[in-house]
Amino acid sequence: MSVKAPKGVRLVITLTGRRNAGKSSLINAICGEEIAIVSEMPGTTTDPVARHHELLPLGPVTFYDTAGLDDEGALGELRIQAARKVLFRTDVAVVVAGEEGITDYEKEIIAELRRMEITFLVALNKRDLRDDTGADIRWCAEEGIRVLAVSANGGDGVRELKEALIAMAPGEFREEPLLVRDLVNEGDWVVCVVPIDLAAPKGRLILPQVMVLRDILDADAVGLVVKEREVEETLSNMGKKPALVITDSQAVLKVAADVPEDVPFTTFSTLMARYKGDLEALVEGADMLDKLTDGDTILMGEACSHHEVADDIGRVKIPRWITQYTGLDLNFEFYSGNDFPEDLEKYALAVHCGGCMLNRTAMLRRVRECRRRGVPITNYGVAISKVQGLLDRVIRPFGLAGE
Ligand SMILES: Nc1nc2c(ncn2[C@@H]2O[C@H](COP(=O)(O)OP(=O)(O)O)[C@@H](O)[C@H]2O)c(=O)[nH]1
Ligand SMILES: [Mg+2]
Repeated sequence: MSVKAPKGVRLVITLTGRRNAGKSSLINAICGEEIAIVSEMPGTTTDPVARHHELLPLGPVTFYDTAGLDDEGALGELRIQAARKVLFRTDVAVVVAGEEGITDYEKEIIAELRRMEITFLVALNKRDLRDDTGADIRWCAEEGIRVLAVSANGGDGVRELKEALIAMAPGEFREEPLLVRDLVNEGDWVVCVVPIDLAAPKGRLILPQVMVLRDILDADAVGLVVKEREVEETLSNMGKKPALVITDSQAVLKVAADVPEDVPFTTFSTLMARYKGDLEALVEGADMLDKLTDGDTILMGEACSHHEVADDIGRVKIPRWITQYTGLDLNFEFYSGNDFPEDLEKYALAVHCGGCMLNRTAMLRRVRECRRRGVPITNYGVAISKVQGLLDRVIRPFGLAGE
């Protein structure tokens, strides 16, 4: 597999369906060359085959052809596992139906995609060999499923398929993520609280702080930067109510006490959680902290392996705080790196790092994978606010419920 663009920025489109339905042929038709293996013999494509392509105007895409989920025997079981793994990371799926049209087999795949909350459409392929696609099209309409009749060989409908795939790409492939700009108006004052303690790097601010300040300026608002000791005095001398107070999580308890309840209040890590991922999903995941039971295992996940420091936030502090918060006997397991553990399903909750080394697409993919596998996921920042009893307050500016 030759991946040139950084991992995670490619849109992943997976073609799934019966063997011989024409998945590889459709990928070829979309990409416009004969490279994927097309076969007269069912089941030639064993592992999910990846094919990279520049799908304009969207950008780089990886197509997977997953050989179907109907395999029998020992090798078949491996193929099904491999296919499921691809689906966990899929952004858009295409259910390819062949001459037989939509049968129970395709309906089963559709049910699975719906269960995993994967965006998909149905491509009725080999339209040149079929007299009547009407019944299938009606069934899809009744089910509220997007459907297109295509012919990989003749190229009929392939352009429409391409356009539909681009339109179905998740928002993060088309839109700039929001940091703080939508929360402030021109002329607003925003107070940013930056503790300068031993943990602060020498001679500079950290990236989330710099990004937030830049976004405040881009909104034509005024950013005031203070240490936690000056919050109370700054607020009383401002002569104007700030539109927002943003604090570093380390100082959140002290600052929360100094900021009046009617002033919108949040943390840099909450802003970053939304910027990098799906804040709503992460808040929902944090609910699990109230539902854990003795003996549950929590996965503490990091995107990169950094040098572990004494009193490390992910390895020491958060597990300690969660244990204190729940009063339960919990197990914590740690992992760092690219893939989630194979046995992800055994965890009651995943607590992921903020993902400073991941781009948004990659982080969202992790959030979705956890949800597809039925494991609630939250992140360090949201979990910290939760165990400090401040989650409801720091998510209020985003209009998220939680009261
Ligand atoms: N007539 C016709 N044959 C097709 C079409 N699409 C694929 N085929 C043929 O169906 C067979 C299986 O195609 P393939 O792409 O390997 O299917 P896959 O197993 O789903 O990847 C090949 O012989 C293709 O040439 C089509 O639209 N019309
Ligand atoms: Mg194939």
